[in-house]
Amino acid sequence: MLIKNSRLRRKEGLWNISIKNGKIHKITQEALFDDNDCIDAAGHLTTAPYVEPHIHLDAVFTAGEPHWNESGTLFEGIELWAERKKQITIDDVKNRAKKAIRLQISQGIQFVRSHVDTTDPQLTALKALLEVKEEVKDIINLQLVAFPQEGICSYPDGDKLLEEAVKLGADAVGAIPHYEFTREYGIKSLNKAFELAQKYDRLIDIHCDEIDDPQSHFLGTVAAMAYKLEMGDKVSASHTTAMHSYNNPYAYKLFRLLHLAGINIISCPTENIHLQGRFDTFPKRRGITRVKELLEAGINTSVAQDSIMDPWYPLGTDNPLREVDMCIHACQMMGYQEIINSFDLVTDNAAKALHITNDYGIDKGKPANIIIIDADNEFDAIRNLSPVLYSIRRGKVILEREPQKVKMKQI
Ligand code: 17E
Ligand code: FE2
Repeated sequence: MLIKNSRLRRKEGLWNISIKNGKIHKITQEALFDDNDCIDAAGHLTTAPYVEPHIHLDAVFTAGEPHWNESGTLFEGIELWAERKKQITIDDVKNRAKKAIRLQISQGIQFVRSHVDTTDPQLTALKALLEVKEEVKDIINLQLVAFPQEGICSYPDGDKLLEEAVKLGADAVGAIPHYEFTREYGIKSLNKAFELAQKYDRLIDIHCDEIDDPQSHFLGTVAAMAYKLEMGDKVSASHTTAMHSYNNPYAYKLFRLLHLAGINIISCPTENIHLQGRFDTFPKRRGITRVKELLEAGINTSVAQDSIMDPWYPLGTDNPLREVDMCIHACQMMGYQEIINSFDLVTDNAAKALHITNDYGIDKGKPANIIIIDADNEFDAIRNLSPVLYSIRRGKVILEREPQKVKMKQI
């Protein structure tokens, strides 16, 4: 297969990419010919696929069941989900998750990390998503995080269920320290998560400090543990919204540790702008972590959708550029180069968080996983929320879209 006339990130001019045996064989400006299997990118931006580093596939499309989250708080979301999850079945989870995955494919996503609630004595959602993972593996890489939504120490047998989930095949271990009954439980829960990750050689992704409490300091503990165990590149902290409310000297000190530890931060802009600040009057905090400053401090940061129509968030189409858009507005990352670089938030930086960089990127020898976007460059793509025209997976087209045609009176 040949993709000709591609515009590549950080490169001038038009490029041709030849693909052999599902891998990128050559990237060149010389003319190449393949009459049978050739896509003309026609000068459109051609990149590695989008990465969705944080979504809850077990809860997608359950908004309104049993009723809508009217307060808009994380806490009402968790209560509603506790009700809804009593009714989940394997088929219920699989059908909804696959609907979300179809949406993700249509957006040009090929790599996904999903959290799966393990505070369920039957672990139904996890069993269902392990099946989905296997069924969709040719079109999407799905990582599963064993996520104890109602706590490791605060939920009955939370620790045992978490370990069981890891044994069943979860790729990463989670925790939710800010939601545990006490600070002490929070620390204990982090110890448990790290212990399991080490015992079973898994990644770590902690729902960390998703609260507006400036005293919620679990991120420092996560980073210190990762540093001590030298596993920073395998560790992510998601949400970290309390950081928005930390005082600057504390944040400054924390950044040094985050950098030393080399952990990843995953922000969920639309979700947390919606969920946070709900106990404020005015001024209302934005409740989004300090993405701009984290990036400036050299800390790997990415952005994610988190929810699609679930008890926490009523909207969501998993368009990665919408998350970028919301992030660069809320975090004031609107310098020209900052806008261009923000494309990394849903591509390279997210791939790093998922620990998949060896197989990710438009480079000779890597798997031919490629998207062609209806835009000339990153700036245009972000400004227009441009759709993906092609998604190519190991050299095979898995998505093809005709650009929209509009007839309009000329002026
Ligand atoms: N669970 C949680 O603790 N936080 C969230 N933002 C979602 C689920 C979506
Ligand atoms: Fe989340």
